[in-house]
Amino acid sequence: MNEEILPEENELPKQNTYSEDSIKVLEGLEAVRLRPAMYIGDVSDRGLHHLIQEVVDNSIDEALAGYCKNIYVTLHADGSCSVQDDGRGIPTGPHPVKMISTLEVVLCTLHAGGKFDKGSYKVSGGLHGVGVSCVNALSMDFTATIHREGSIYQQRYSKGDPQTPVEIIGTTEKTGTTIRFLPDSTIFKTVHFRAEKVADRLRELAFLNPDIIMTLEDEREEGTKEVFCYPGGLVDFVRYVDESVTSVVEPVLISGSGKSDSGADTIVEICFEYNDSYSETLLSYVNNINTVEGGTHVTGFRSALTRTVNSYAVNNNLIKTALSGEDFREGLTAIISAKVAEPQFEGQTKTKLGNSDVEGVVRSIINEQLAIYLDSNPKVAKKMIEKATLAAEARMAAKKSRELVRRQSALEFSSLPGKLADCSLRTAEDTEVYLVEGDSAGGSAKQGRDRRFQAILPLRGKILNTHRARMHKVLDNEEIRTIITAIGAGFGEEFDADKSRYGKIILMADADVDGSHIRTLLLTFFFLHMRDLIHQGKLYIAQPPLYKVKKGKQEYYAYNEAERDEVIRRIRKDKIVLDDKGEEILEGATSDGIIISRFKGLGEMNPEQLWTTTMNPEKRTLLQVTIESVTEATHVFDTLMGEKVEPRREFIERNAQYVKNLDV
Ligand code: 0RA
Repeated sequence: MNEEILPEENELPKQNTYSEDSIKVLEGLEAVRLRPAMYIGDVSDRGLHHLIQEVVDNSIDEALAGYCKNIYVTLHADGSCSVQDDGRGIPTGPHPVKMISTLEVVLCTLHAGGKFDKGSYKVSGGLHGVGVSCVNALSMDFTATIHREGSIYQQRYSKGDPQTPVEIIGTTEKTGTTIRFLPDSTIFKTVHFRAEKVADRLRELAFLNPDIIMTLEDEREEGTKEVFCYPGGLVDFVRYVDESVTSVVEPVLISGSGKSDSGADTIVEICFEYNDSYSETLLSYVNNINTVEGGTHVTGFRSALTRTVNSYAVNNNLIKTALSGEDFREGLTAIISAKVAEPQFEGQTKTKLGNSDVEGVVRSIINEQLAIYLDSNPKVAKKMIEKATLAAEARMAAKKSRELVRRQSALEFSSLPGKLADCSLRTAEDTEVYLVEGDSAGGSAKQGRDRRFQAILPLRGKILNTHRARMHKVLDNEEIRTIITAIGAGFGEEFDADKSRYGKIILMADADVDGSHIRTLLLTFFFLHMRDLIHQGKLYIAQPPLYKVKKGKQEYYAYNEAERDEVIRRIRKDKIVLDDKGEEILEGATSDGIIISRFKGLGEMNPEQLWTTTMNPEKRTLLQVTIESVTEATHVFDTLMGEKVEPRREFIERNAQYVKNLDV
């Protein structure tokens, strides 16, 4: 809420020339400009990209209704974005009630879309579902161009305020809608669209809607164009997610539908496979919205999978006693896509499906369809059961290690790891724990911290790569056990992020190759085993400075090269010293007594320096770890931490151009 920006009063549209109806309409959009965060979540990078999503969702709905096949998104050089579709086009004729063009009503009224379409499984009604009018309200320039009934119609807006009437600007044989908008830079903290983020969402939508062809063109800088179209749908999606791991059981596709309480059909499509990793990747969607927190469709799938495979295995004498749900999840990658007529979204981030009847619908589809599948594919069935049996054996072995951890955390204070220097405050919200690479940096951090609310846990050496380890191996690892006990939120099935003993968990490692390796290992662990801590915004990365600039008794710290050069310029009062190659002198003593040193590692800083630069909440910068797309994050971790070497090499080569400050 504190991210809202109140526009100056004179920016608000003041119009006297409109009918009563239009004034009401404008008041609606004024509200959006006054409290943008209430409508699109926030005004950061996230909210900005939400604008594109809002427009694309409308086109997807048009496609789901069966009228549109192509959606073309362009990021223009002037900073605007356009979304073009070949649907029916927004109606342009006079609105039966409001007496103005229906197009104008749609562009100026919150939630207008829903009134027209009775199609039940709409994306656009989903998460925020505020419609294209919201995008209009938050755009400096906004142009809608409609191809419909032989004519091209166009209307322009600024900040939700019409600049032209709906005009006919030409003739056409095509139909479709193009929305082009330039986000308002006085509202958004950033107005830079990130092509990669847009691509991630379009790719996801293309997997979920195999009949749609989506294109993203970036006209800025080099100019790139990418087409997303996956005729294989969820099977292609599973293969994409598991690209960097080896599959053990090939994708199984199951679909069906059933009557929901609302009377409409709930449609379910599920695809899953098993790979040779030990973790579970489950992605779920309702009406194309990623249900990050899961919900009834996920619960239904899980219980039916366990039940159906168990009863097949027992009936065919493949096992004696039933295996547990956990055993069927090891190495499982599953994607669930449900279409629900009146979805109820619950949970902290409103991404958990609440409709209780959906659970039963999903369960009976899986029970029925999977049983048929297993009966006709005995080889696949056998492999699934072998995989689960191995997992069960490992689970027994893990029990011992797990009990060790459980005992430790049960005893609480007395059993906190010896290495942990705890803080004195006991309220989780106000406290933080630093996971520090190396004993020497750990020592400095212990001395430099504010012991009331800062705890320090030094980590010795490399932690285990949890991506390639079974649960009991994970728990056998000393460093990981210490982390689990220190955080105190449990592990595995019992993990509960709400129980974290600290409000912030801060990873602090050197800014070199070893440091980033350790950071990646820790991130892998948190992503796989304590993901809710990330969803709740509790995981952070400390940012130690890279340079110290010293003149006489004055010391300055700089976190990157640009900042360092700025500091030098400031103390030299704009006298820049160049070396014989014409470059600025950056390291060592300069002619005017400025000493520039590069911090090689945290260990080089004394406790006071560490406090001032990296730990003092008043001065430090922390990077909050967030997951923008679970699909993409899974993919990156699989690639970086998995067993296949070739995808990793390709990933690093592809991304090397973005990596700066590589300290090799
Ligand atoms: C209202 C009614 C109809 C279509 C649309 C809106 C529509 C909205 C958007 C937004 C982006 N692309 C869109 N395409 C269509 C139904 C029109 C009819 O009955 O002909």
